[in-house]
Amino acid sequence: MASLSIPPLNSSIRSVLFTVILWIGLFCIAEINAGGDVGEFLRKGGNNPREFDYFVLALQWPGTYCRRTRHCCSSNGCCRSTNAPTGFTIHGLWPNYNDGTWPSCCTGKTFDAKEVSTLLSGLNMYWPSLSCGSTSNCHGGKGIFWEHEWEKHGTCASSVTGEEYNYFVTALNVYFKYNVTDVLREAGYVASDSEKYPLGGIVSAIQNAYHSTPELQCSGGALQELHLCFYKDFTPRDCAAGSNTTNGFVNSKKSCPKYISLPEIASLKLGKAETEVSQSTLLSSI
Ligand code: U2P
Repeated sequence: MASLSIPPLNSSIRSVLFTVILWIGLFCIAEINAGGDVGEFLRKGGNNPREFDYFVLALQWPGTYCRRTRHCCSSNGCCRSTNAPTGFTIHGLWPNYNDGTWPSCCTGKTFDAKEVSTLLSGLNMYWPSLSCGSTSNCHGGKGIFWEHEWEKHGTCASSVTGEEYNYFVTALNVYFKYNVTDVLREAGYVASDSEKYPLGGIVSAIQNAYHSTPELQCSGGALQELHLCFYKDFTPRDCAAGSNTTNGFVNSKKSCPKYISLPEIASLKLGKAETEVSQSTLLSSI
């Protein structure tokens, strides 16, 4: 039988090949660290992303979000006449990497509303959607807020939080245990449409309570998001988002002024006409 013999590569071809392979390797490492699109793909590793480093409990201040609400729908927590949110609500429980990036859409699992049916009253109350729009899921479609958060973030936390039901239970438990609304209230920082509070005072109140530094995000001078960070055993740690920041307060100063407001939540008094418009829109869409 004839055998195919491959001639040995001469040394200059070998060195060109070596350089090309080296550059591809360096590009991949740079992309993974930079969090670019190719990096996102590489990080996910085809549904096998690397293990995350810590958790972010992302909280939203409804008084700030709800200022944007112009029309109501039944799914928008801003529009409730009863059971309106009275403090921070949950945005999500996010597994993150120490360099400030995060994995997303880690498994092909899809959100199943039946899994959380026994949690609905708690989720509606403490983890409401604050908009009418639907959000993206991990399968190229649209869905409810909880679907987005579970598929994007929850599927990446399963090594610690387990599957869908346990992810939501864990998030609710952490939210109840670390009650930032209470901590701020005890320090005198309460919802108000007239007061402005020192950013440093708000950060200090949380540092004193939990011995860790949160990250704050503002919109129009009002607190919009507050992130508490946790080790994987849910003991508090500093939020060290971003490779070029040393602690969350640096980030907070970037997006918040020195004095910030905590807009009233109950002050969302949508005009009757606006509510009626949305109700008729809702009915006609059924
Ligand atoms: O900050 C804008 C959006 O980016 C996502 N985010 C941000 C910080 C972080 O540590 N992790 C993270 O996922 C959030 O996207 P969402 O969950 O809303 O789709 C955040 O809203």
